[in-house]
Amino acid sequence: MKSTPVIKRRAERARREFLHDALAGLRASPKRLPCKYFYDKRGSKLFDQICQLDEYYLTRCELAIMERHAEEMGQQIGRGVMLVEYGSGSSVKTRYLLDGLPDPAAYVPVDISDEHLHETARELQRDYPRIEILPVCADFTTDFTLPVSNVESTHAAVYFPGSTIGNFLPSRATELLERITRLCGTGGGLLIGIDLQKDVRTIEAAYNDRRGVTAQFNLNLLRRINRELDGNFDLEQFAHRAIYNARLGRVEISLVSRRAQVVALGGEVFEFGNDEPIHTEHSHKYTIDGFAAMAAEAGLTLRREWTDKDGYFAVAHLAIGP
Ligand code: AVI
Repeated sequence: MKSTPVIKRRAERARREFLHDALAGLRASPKRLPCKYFYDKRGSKLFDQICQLDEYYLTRCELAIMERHAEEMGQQIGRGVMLVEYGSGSSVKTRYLLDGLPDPAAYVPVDISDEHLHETARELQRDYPRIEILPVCADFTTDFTLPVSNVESTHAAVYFPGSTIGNFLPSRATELLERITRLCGTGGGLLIGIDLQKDVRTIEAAYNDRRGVTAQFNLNLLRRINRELDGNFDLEQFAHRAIYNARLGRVEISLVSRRAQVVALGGEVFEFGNDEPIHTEHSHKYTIDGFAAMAAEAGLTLRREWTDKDGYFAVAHLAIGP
């Protein structure tokens, strides 16, 4: 892609923000780095590989649910909807849902990555000529406005697959659900994928795969800091760790220093003790009731949920209002 002054300025702003967040996280105690920085080009590729791993049941279960129940979900969401997906809409799950919706007014994929968003929007428009596809380049954790469609919609509903909500702390997840409530308004809804609580072994295996793809995905954060921010992390000296905290219902993911060491970044020096972790991600696992209670705080009422045969994963439909 041609690097215009606008693109250059945007990239420089993103770099400064990344540096600011990385320094703030490394100064904190315990140390942490935000998981949103996992997803550069290499990180996104590694995540795609994670989704295909035997141990990573989430994608497989959600896909099976969508394949089986998309039509019921479509009926539940109702006619004339403006469907707003959080994510680019590049997954097979989106297509199952679009196939299941009765007379949708429009489909609005929302993604922060401009290039990926427009590419998938073009492909979807080609395959679904009767649905108006209106991509919006935005960060869905901030406020944005819905586009105006040619066909008037009866209501708006957000589709948020993948249990990505699980990567937000409960307070942040509630904030995000509140944003959805405000965005869609009365009569609107939410169809969301959530990973359910289950035995520790199954959960921990999903985040500690035999091939070490998740470890590479996690370590990619340090690689990215080295490349983009001129850090000097020695990747060999940090180990991936993912442990399920059953009390808090979440996998706690970190990079652990293999020895006492010093790392330089942005003119600062950070000391690490032997076995000291940098926290990188939480992945919350829910009960249906627990999720419904959190959503109720944000003004959403659970209407119906679908699960896979093992009860590992759920796709839930919630309505805005009581
Ligand atoms: C994107 N998100 C739902 C994934 C998860 O399962 O929490 C991210 C991930 N981290 C390690 N493996 C997958």
